[in-house]
Formats: sequence, structure tokens, C-alpha cells
Amino acid sequence: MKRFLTVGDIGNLSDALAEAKQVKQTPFAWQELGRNKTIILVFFNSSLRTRLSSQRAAQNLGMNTIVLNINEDSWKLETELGVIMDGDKTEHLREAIPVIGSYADIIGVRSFARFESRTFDYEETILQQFIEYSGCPVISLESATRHPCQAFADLITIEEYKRVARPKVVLSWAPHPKALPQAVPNSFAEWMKVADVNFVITCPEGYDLAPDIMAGARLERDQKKAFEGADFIYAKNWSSYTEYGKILSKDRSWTVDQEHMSWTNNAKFMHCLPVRRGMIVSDEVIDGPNSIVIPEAANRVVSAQVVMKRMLEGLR
Ligand code: AN0
Ligand code: CP
Repeated sequence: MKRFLTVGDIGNLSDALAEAKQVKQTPFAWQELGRNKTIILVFFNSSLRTRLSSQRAAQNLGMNTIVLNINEDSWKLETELGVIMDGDKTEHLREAIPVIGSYADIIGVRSFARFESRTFDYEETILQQFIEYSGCPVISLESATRHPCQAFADLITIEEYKRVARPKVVLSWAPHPKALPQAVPNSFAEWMKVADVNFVITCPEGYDLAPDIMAGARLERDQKKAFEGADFIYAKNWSSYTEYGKILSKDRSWTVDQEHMSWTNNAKFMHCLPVRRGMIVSDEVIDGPNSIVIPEAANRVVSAQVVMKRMLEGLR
């Protein structure tokens, strides 16, 4: 495996789930695989889960980890090509990436959508440069348009908690005070469309995801109808794709509370975290017996470890 960005990079999902189960049961069985290998985790944005779970996954595989927080620990990096660097940026990505690559065997990159240009974000301008110029396998730790480590962990969690062979899984938009990327819902939708689930998206007008993400997914505008018979509610805020990066609604009638959950088939509640209580979800729901947000976050170690294991196997 040379890159991990989209669902296509993982191949067959049943095989990936079987491997995840094995990794979860015997996390230290591949300690030799990572011996004398180094992963560098590059963060352009904040993180709790991704940073810690990636580091833990690498450690389970016997790898060394170096974390670099761009803008805090390193020089400020220029990302635009063809500019005269007379501002506050000291170094260009074109040098920084191959330098990082020369110290690493695998690179993980977190670089969120910037909302300055939809084209810049959706062309994955930053991540693609890491793929092209680092000479290393590259893991997306949430890029401008995808968060595959999260979606894989979500799939593992659904597999563990499902009570029927083909559960109904609902991705529900929920309100938030700040403009958030579409990466998490994009990846979740992309993975659920391939998984063996009955997948439904519900969101207000103006919040449809990119056309290729919506294609093949069922959209139910009425949140109550969408929730009926659901086995899993996956709440998430995202900003508008069409009016790119804009907040069009903060309607708290979309906040997932106990009444919303009463419409479901005793559904489990999921969220990638970090979550804003009272905006995305009520305290009652997230603290209730059907909330699986903590085991979901715990599975981030498992998804990261499967990806790193496959990359290490590809290095041999
Ligand atoms: C980010 C997002 O919505 O993409 C990270 C989620 C994993 N969330 C925030 O910035 C709050
Ligand atoms: N879910 C997730 O990626 O969390 P962090 O932003 O804390 O890494």
C-alpha cells in the first residue's frame, strides 16, 4: 500500500475488516515489521485522537514516531507555487516535503480544507504534493476532502455493534457555530456506500455533499423520516459545499436529542469527536447507554495499525 486517502486504497472491505479483527486481538504480533522503521506525522492542524492513535498504532508495530507540528515546531511553509517569498513564509513545501521524506519510511499528513478555494481544496493540493515529492507511502490524517482513518474506524465499530446483517446507517447533519470541513462526512459516505449497509444521508437544503459523494447515496431531507428504523445515527456538522465553506444554518432542531433517538430502532449514537454538546448532540444522548463514541475513538488505533501494517509489508 503506497497511499491511504480514499476507500479505493484499502481494497476489499471484508478483507480489511478481517485484518482489523486480527490486529485488535493480537496488536503486538507484528513488532518485528516496524523495527528500525520511522513514521513522521506532520500536522498542519490540531488533533487529539489522530495524533495519539497514530502514535500508538506505530508503537504497536515496533516503529519509531516523530511528530512535527507545522507553524509551531517548524518554519512557516509556503504552499503556493510560483510566488515570490517576500512574506512571513521561510520555506517552501517543495523542499520541506522531500527533506521530511528523506528522514521517514512512512509519512502521515493532516492538512484540513482551508476554504479559500474549493478547487485548491478538492484537488487535494497539499496532500498530492506529499504523495508526489516525499518518496514515501503517505497516510491522510484528514486531508482537505477526506478522513479515511476515521471512516475505517467507523466501519470497524459498526461491524462490532451491528445486530442485523445489513443495518440502517444514517449520516445526519447537525448544527455547529464554526465552519467545518466536509472531509469526515465525505469519507463516511464514501465508505458506507461500499459497505454492506442501508445508508441514508439527511441534511438541510444547501448542505448536499459533492456530487460524486451524493451519487449512489439515498438522501432524505426529512430528518425524522431518515431516523425511522435506523440502527446507527452518525451525527456530524459540515459547512456548505455549494456555497463553499459557508454556514447556512444553525438550526438546533437538528441537534440529536432523546426525542430524535426515539424515532430510531434503538440506534447506537456515533460521532468522530471532538463534539460540541448541546449543538451536535444532547448530554443525555452522548452520555446514554447507546452512545458508542468512546469505543469508536478507540478503534482509531486499529484502523491506523492496519494501514501502517500494510504499508510496512509493502516496504519489504
Ligand atoms: C474537524 C472536522 O470537522 O473536520 C476534525 C474532525 C475530526 N473538526 C473540528 O475542527 C471541530
Ligand atoms: N476524530 C479525529 O480525527 O479527532 P482529532 O481531530 O482529535 O484527531
